Amino acid sequence: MSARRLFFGIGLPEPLPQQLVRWRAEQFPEEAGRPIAAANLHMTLAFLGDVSDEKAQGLQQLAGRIQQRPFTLDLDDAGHWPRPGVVWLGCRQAPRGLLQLADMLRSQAARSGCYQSPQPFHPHITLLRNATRPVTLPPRNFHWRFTVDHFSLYESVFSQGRTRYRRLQSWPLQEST
Ligand code: 2AM
Repeated sequence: MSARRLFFGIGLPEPLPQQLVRWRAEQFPEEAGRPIAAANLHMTLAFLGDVSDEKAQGLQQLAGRIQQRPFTLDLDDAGHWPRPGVVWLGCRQAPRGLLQLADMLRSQAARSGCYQSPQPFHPHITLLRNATRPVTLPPRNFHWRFTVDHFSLYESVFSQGRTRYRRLQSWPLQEST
């Protein structure tokens, strides 16, 4: 049986990925860690792991039933997790809509038999990997804001030594009528 590595997440609107990559190059020395390519920058809502096509179909159906309004995401926080070696961007105060959406997707995933980490959800966009040594974080004078009006299912594809995230399907977040 084939299984694919999947996760639900939020992509970044253009031209934000390029802006973040430029800012990152100004803020972090090369030795700080391995930069994530602009096209791969995203925020994970629910990590599903290796999922069969059948289970993925069920999860896609459940995702399609989610009814939620768009919300605004403020990227105004950054941090370093030395153990996994991650430097990330996030929000000082996560919007309620984001937490609700992630909660819903994570509980649907758990009920469908996808292992969900017991650690609390900390919404973040990974900027650097392999950042296991101390890193000086930029002064907190940055702020990017965008509206999240859809979420997506992604497949993590590893080929020719690179990981790439392929968007499989997206669902809109809509004002209720
Ligand atoms: P990370 O950026 O913090 O490493 C694709 O790998 C996405 O799924 C990444 O955003 C990654 O988060 C997340 N991810 C990978 N493995 C995970 C796991 N075991 N639990 C939660 N999220 C995971």
